Order: sequence, then C-alpha cells, then structure tokens
Amino acid sequence: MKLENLGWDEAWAMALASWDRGEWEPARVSFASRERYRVLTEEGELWALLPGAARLDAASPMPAVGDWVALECAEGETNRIRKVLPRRTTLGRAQAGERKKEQPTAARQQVMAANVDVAIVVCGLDRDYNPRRIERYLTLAWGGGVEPAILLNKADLCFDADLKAEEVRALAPATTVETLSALDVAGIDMVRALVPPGRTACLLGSSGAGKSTILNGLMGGERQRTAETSETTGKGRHTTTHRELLVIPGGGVMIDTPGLREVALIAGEEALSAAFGSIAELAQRCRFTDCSHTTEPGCAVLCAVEEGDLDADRLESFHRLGKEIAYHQAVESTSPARVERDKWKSIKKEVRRIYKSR
Ligand SMILES: Nc1nc2c(ncn2[C@@H]2O[C@H](COP(=O)(O)OP(=O)(O)OP(=O)(O)O)[C@@H](O)[C@H]2O)c(=O)[nH]1
Ligand SMILES: [Mg+2]
Ligand SMILES: [Zn+2]
Repeated sequence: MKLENLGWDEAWAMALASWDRGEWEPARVSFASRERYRVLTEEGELWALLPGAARLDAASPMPAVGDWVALECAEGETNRIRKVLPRRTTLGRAQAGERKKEQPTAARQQVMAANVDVAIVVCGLDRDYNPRRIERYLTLAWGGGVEPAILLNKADLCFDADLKAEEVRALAPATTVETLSALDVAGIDMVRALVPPGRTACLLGSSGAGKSTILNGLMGGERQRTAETSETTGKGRHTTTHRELLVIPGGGVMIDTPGLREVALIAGEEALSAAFGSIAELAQRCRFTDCSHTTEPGCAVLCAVEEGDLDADRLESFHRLGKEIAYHQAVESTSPARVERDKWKSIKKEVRRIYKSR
C-alpha cells in the first residue's frame, strides 16, 4: 500500500520525525473502538492497541478514524499506537483549533473523523430531502475546517431533481452540488472524481440516504452492508453502525459513517462557535474595525496564524463561510420574497450569537 495514496506527505513525515527516533512507523486509523484500532500501513492493514500511557497523555487526543499515528511494531508483539499526529481538520465536536487547551476525555472522544479534505453530504431526493438538514451538515463541515460537497442521491426516484438541485445551490453557491443515482455508473464516476489518490472524503447524511451504496459503487462490490429504507416512514435503518475508512481502488480514501441523529448535528453548531468564536474574539483586537483578516496591517487574526495560535485551515474555512453568508444576504436584500424563507437560519443565528459580544 502506498501511503501517499492515503494522504501521507512531506509535512506529515516531518510531524512524525519530530518525535520519532526511527523506531515508529506511520499508520492511518481505519477503525477505532475503545480498546482496539485497525490501522493502514505500508505493509497493509493491522490491528493495534493504545497503551495506557498514550491514553493519559492529554496533549495527544484519543485516535479517531482518519488520524495519522505513530505505530510501534515489534516482532511477535502487539502493535502499539504511541502518538497521534496533530490533526489538520476535525469533523465532530472537539475541534483541532482547540488542541492547546486540555480537554476532558469525553470531549476528545466526540471526533467523528480526522484529516478529512472533503465532507460529502449525501441527501436522498426521496422523502429524505430536507434543505434544513443539509445546512446543518454544512455547518458541521465548515466548523471543522472541511470543505463540503453536496450529493443529491436517488435522482431516479425524483421527477424534479434539477429544481431541488437549484434550491440547494442557492443555499451554498460556493459549494459543489450534484445529483446522481448511486445505482448508476455515471453517478459513481462523478463521485470518484471527488476522491483522487491522496485525498480523503467523509460521507455524511441521514440513514438511508445511500452513503454505503455510493461507497460500494466506488469499491466495485458489496463492501458495506446496505438496507432498504422503511416502507412506512421512508427512513433508513441505521445499517452502518460504525465509522470506517476504506481505500478506493485507484483513488483516495473514503470514510463511511452511520447516519447522524439530529442531536449530533446540533453539535455542528457548537463546533461552528468553537471554531469561529476564537476568530471573533481575536478580531476585536484588529487595528481596523472593518478588518477582513486577509491583508490588513495590524490584523490580530493573521498575527495569531503567524504565531501558530490559530490554524490557517480554520481561517480559510471562516472566509469560505463568510462568502456563503455574504452571498445569501445579498440575495435576501434584493428579493423580498426570499426574506420569509428561513434558509441559513440556523447558521446565521449561530454566527450572530458568536458576534453578539462585539
Ligand atoms: N432507487 C435508488 N435507491 C438507492 C439509491 N442509493 C441508495 N439506494 C437504496 O437506498 C437504501 C439505503 O441505502 P444505504 O446505502 O444503506 O444508506 P446509508 O446512507 O448507508 O444508511 P445508513 O448506513 O443507515 O446510515 C438501499 O436499499 C439502497 O439500495 C439510488 O440512487 N436510487
Ligand atoms: Mg450505510
Ligand atoms: Zn483582522
């Protein structure tokens, strides 16, 4: 297995070299339970344990699916995870930008996936279709510094797929929005293009949306179990029960997740304020009150990035979200009919809450 296809690069190698005296191997977590982990290495997939010492080290979070770790492999002994390399992005409650603070173990365990490049939000065009829910998933992605893409699946079951796609594009004009049928080769090829070698995608969306079906299409076989949605409610059956990272033949890696319940999604809003609240705080110390935190002199936000107190990814994600909101507000102010619509309501409400202190 070539680690480069899994996303390994020079910067990761340097991070590992900063602790390693040559005895540790790089590995990527593909499955995580309380005790046992499955990891991908150059030699293939292995089981590994997390020794107590690593677990108690507050600076090193509990390994999550997608994490790069330092693995100790000794002949005839169990493989041990020694360190978790600092995350670039985090999907879930505990945020990468917070890593300076010591976090309680419970909070550290809320990470759904680490080091994800693109969060693929899957929404069925059947009874699953729900723009409000898509917004929540977008919030979750942005909050973790992850670029989202939206796939409207089951186009074969929908007569106005294009109309719905337009509606979703209006929610997030800077985000990729595609319609597909996961049962169709053309749809699968389109998704394949989103996950070239070296790139990491994470599938998000409610149960029954077709996440595992899409992944099976990419894997070229029945790799993940899928199940029909309930005939009475149209809802999925929570078929996928744990998060898992798979290597796409000839492509990058993809993480399948179980459909989230609404409660978990609200965590996305918490994540947003965790991610951007610190930027809002820093912004109070910028020289100019209308600072855009891009090129201005005396910008406290850029200064924090320079000094390593704020992730550059995080700021980039903040700018992307800002663009989406600016677009949305422009649309609202020019078309009164749209003011009623509560698109972006949850995101805007949260952003307003973050800025209230200014
Ligand atoms: N008609 C049609 N059915 C689809 C499509 N994609 C998925 N399905 C079906 O939808 C059902 C649910 O798909 P899954 O892939 O199990 O859904 P999931 O998102 O993985 O659900 P969880 O694992 O429960 O979170 C299965 O019966 C699939 O065959 C599609 O594009 N068209
Ligand atoms: Mg599934
Ligand atoms: Zn600034």
